[in-house]
Amino acid sequence: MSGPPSPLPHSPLATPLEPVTAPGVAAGAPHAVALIERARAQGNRVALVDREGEVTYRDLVQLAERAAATLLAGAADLAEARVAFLVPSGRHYVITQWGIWLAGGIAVPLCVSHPRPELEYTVTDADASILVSHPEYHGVVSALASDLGRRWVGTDRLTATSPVPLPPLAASRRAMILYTSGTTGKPKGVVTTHRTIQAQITALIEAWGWTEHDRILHVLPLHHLHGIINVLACSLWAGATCEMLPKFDPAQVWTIFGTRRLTLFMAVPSIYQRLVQFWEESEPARQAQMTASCSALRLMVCGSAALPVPVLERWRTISGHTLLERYGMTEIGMGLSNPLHGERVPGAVGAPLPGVQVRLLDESGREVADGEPGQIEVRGDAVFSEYWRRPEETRRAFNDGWFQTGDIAVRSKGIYRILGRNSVDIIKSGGYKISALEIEQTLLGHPDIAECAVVGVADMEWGERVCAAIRWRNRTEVPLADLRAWTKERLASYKVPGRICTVDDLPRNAMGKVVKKEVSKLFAPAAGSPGAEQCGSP
Ligand code: MLC
Ligand code: AMP
Repeated sequence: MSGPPSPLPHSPLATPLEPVTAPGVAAGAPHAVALIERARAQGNRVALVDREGEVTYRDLVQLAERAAATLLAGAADLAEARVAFLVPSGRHYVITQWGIWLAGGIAVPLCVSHPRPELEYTVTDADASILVSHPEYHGVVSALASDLGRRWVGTDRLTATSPVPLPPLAASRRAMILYTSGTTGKPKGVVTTHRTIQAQITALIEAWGWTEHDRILHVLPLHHLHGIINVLACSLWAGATCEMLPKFDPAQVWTIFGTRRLTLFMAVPSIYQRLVQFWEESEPARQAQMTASCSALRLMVCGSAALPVPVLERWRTISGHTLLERYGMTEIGMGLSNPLHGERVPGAVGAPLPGVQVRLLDESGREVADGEPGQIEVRGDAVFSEYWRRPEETRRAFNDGWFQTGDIAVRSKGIYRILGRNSVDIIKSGGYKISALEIEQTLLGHPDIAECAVVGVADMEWGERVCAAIRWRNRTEVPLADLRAWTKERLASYKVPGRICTVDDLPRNAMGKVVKKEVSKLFAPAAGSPGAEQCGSP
């Protein structure tokens, strides 16, 4: 461990949004990525704890500068070249991300559990010219780089180059592309600049009272906003310590709650649900220990999907914490949050965060009165700038400068409640946003599938579960396990249907359009009915 907490002043918004951009900034000299500049000032404090042990802020910055030198390979500036990286949770992830930023590139994180077709789609859509992988993923990434004719660098060689002068960066430079599912099939790249990322971070630093004394446990995937910004970047911005687990494991999380002095924990509802389940299956003495271990934490946050009130209540009984539920989206960062101090309303997501403007509009485009449902629209520095190379979709996503989230909410006394989404084709499972259309398009590539319709069905564990109604070609039914195996070769495992239902015809309206509400009914718990019996569970 490093010494006692540094006396650094931590005014959350101390760094101005527009950083200084001196030309020809040398390695080691002040640089324009505010997050990295703040890290530099933290010196020997512990930034991360991972499988390899502790790493200080000083080491992180120095290693990132060497990574930048390797990525630059003699060039002066990556000039927003996309660098896709497949690196597990831990120091190498941060070194790679920061190295890309310092070299002037755009970071495109890849998902460690994605099969090759998903990785290939992201790399080609982002048009990444450099691929970086951790040795655990060298096989798939080096093959991809070779097949696509891209440069490939391993994290084992990334920090082997001596520092070089780094390019000046403006806050308006693009910094990251995160892929998110939409209503149009394949995922779209959400582009954020350094300024956007900084605004997303500082809103949370202020709202949730982050300081350098915080210590957070990181269990989330690092190809999505929640894990990247809310947990990792906020922790590093604050000068706190982030303990990174490569994968969520309830037993390990409970052990860490009991053995480390954590102050913060953030996760999706399915993770809290799993922690509840583990607690409930434990012996009474162990339960008492687990409950006691939560008292050291100052805040537990939940989001990315609706937190069921019974889970909030059960968690309160078990841990003594009222989860702080908040609402966000890849395109906007965090928008609404229950308060750090003051009443947290079960089933509600609170009020707009600092710097975030929120309004609710009805279908005719008029702002709704309190108590009436409307679509959430958001404006502010934390909102993304564009969908990567999709100008038309970007244009359609905004309404006079306000981003249209597609989420429906109601406001009462300044407090918002999320009611649902305006599209049945978006599924939220375990906090992942999933496109029903993307799954349908993939399933239609199966030789035995003639027609299909994918829906999200309410589920206690996952929030929603991916379910598919299928009309088989020539009545050749494929067992669920085989279909799942086939689909997993093509799509992320969390997109693979958990249940399927054989139909003779898909329910359609007079126009011939599939009626998804009727499809969902095929999976309703009214098991025992002849239709439902045909549906398989894993
Ligand atoms: C895993 N599985 C899922 C799933 N995750 N099934 C449905 N939905 C999911 N989300 C399946 C796998 O396919 C596998 O099936 C089995 O569960 C076990 O896989 P696993 O990898 O061991 O699961 P586990 O690690 O336990 O994952 C569960 C989880 C994970 C909850 C930890 O889903 C997760 O990390 N979710 C967080 C997603 C996230 O960060 N979203 C934020 C988006 S940003 P099989 O058949 O192989 O056994 C955002 C903005 C905001 O939303 O507001 O934050
Ligand atoms: P993503 O596109 O993966 O960033 O997911 C963003 C979506 O997650 C939002 O548009 C909401 O639909 C959903 N979401 C996030 N937080 C919450 C919450 N607290 N309650 C309900 N839905 C949420």
